[in-house]
Amino acid sequence: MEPLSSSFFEITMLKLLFLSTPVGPLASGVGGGVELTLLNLAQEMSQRGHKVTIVAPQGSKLPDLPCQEISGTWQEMIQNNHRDTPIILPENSVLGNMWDYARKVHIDHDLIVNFAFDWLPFYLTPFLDAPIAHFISMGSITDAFDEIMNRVAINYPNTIGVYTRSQAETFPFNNICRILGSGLDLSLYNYCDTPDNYLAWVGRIAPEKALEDAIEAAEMVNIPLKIFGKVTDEEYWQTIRQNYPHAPYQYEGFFNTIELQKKLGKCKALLMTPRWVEAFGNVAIEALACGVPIIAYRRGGPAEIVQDQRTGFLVEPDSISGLVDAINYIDKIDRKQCRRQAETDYSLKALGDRFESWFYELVEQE
Ligand code: HBI
Repeated sequence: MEPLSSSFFEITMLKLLFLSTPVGPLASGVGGGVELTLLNLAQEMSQRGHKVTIVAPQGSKLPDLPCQEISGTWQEMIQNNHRDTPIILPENSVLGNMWDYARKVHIDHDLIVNFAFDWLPFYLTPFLDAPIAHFISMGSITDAFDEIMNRVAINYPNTIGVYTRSQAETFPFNNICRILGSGLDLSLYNYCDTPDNYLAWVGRIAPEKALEDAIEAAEMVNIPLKIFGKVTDEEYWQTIRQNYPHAPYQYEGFFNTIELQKKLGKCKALLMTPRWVEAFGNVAIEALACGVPIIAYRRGGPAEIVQDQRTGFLVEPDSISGLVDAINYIDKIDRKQCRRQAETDYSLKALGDRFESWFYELVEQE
């Protein structure tokens, strides 16, 4: 194919097929940050005149976007796996069914965009005629999965996208993936200048997110902690409740963007305490958009997002006393700087520009 001119880029409408994460329905919270990334991107691409169809598990709730809902058994969360766990697919797999659908319709699309952090879509890459962009939303978990991603990275250059450099560095193919960051529809988030006396913690409630560290820090400074997010590991949550009977925390629940930003904006700081290399941390930029500074361990995505001492504090990983010191200094942060950083670095337009040029390159590459 002849190289396409930039004017061609401006006028070419792409037909995009987005395949969602198979761990649960979209907008349920089970899929964590990647749900938000997919929806934001779908909205932005449609706004730019591209035609986006989303393929997602049955029960997904999407405002104004065409969605093909697919039945079947949800995929197990891969973060519960060990390095040597083999590839697992359940009977009547929703992931398998989603790719069955993709196989039937892929000829009518310019590009398939995979958001599942699972082996099957990588394995199927050579079997389909449409180009596939794989956006991966986590750091390395298992050897068997790394192996197939590595093969795709080598045989299909430029087809693997990640959020951050730290995430990429967990993979053997780290120097050949596309770093795409994240972004938000900032118009949905209101800046709040005057917080109440609360701290916030937002995320899926599961061991790799180490909520207990935030609870311990809140207990030590005696400032109530509001916890937002879906409980995806019930046993872990019950253990926390038993271990911290007197800590000043309140479980608020899982909220949509509009509701979350109302409550999050009123908090003094967001605590981010992941034990693992967090690939990005969409909740960090949601907090910034509301003017809420972040206190995070200096590892993974949050360490690339937070401007230390300007829009929050980066503390020694796994150090509760580090969190406590930072909480005691939080009033030194100018909340306006936080909102400003969101506007400069994490707008939906900036995100759309990065993904759109990646998509065009992949379509042209064919
Ligand atoms: N596990 N098997 C599997 N597949 C996914 O797509 C997946 C996951 N666990 C978590 C996850 N996606 C998302 O929560 C990411 O945002 C981290």
